[in-house]
Amino acid sequence: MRAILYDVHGNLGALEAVLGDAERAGARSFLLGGDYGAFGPEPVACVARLRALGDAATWIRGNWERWQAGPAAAPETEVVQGAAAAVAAALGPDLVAELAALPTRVTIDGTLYCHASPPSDMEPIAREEDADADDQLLAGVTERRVVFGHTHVQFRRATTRGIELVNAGSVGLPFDGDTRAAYALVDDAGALQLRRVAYDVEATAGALDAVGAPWATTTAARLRAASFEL
Ligand SMILES: [Mn+2]
Repeated sequence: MRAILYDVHGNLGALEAVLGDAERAGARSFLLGGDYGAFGPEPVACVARLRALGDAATWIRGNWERWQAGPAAAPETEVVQGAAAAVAAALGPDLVAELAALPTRVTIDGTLYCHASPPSDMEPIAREEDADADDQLLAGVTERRVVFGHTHVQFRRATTRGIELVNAGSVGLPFDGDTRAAYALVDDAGALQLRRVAYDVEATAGALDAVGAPWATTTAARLRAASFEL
C-alpha cells in the first residue's frame, strides 16, 4: 500500500493525522508530490517528518520548491512573497537548494506522478473534462493513470483518451470546501482510494494567526474556509 501526499504546506497537524491514517491502513511506501513547507506554521518540522520516512518515500517537487529557491519567479503579491521569504528563512539555503533539485515527475507501477500536470508545476488539469486542454496537457503520456495535486481540490475522472486522472487533494491546505486533510492510497493491485482525515484545523489556523504577517493571516482564513477565495 502506497500513500500519496500532495501539498502538505507546512501543516504538521494535518501531516501527522494523514500519516497515522495511512500507516493504520497498511501504507509502507509514500509518494510525496511537492509544496512541502510554504504557507504553514511548521515547514521545518514537516520536511523533517517526511525525511524520516527514509527510503520508503519518493519525492518530487512542486512550484513552491522552485519559488522558494527563486522568488523572482513567483507572483509579486504580498501574500506569496511574504510566504516565500518566510519559508526560505525557516528551511535555510541548503535545504531550499536540495528541495529545488527534486525531479518534477516520476513513474511508479505504471502511474505518472507530477505536481500540477505532466508538462508544468503550475498549469492545472481541470476537474471537469476539457478535451482540448486534456489533450494538450497529456500529450506524450503513455501511463494509464496520472496523479497530481496543486489546485488543492480532490477529484478523480477519466478522459476520453482512457487515462485516469487523480487529484490527490491537499494534506495541509484544502480548497474544496472540506477542511479535513486530503490524500490518496493505492494498493499493490493498483486500486486507488481518495481519503479525508479530520485533525485540529483550529490549532494550525491559530498558529498562523499568531505569526501575524499578512501571508499567515490570509492562509489561516483560507484554512478555516477550505477555500482559496475569501
Ligand atoms: Mn500547493
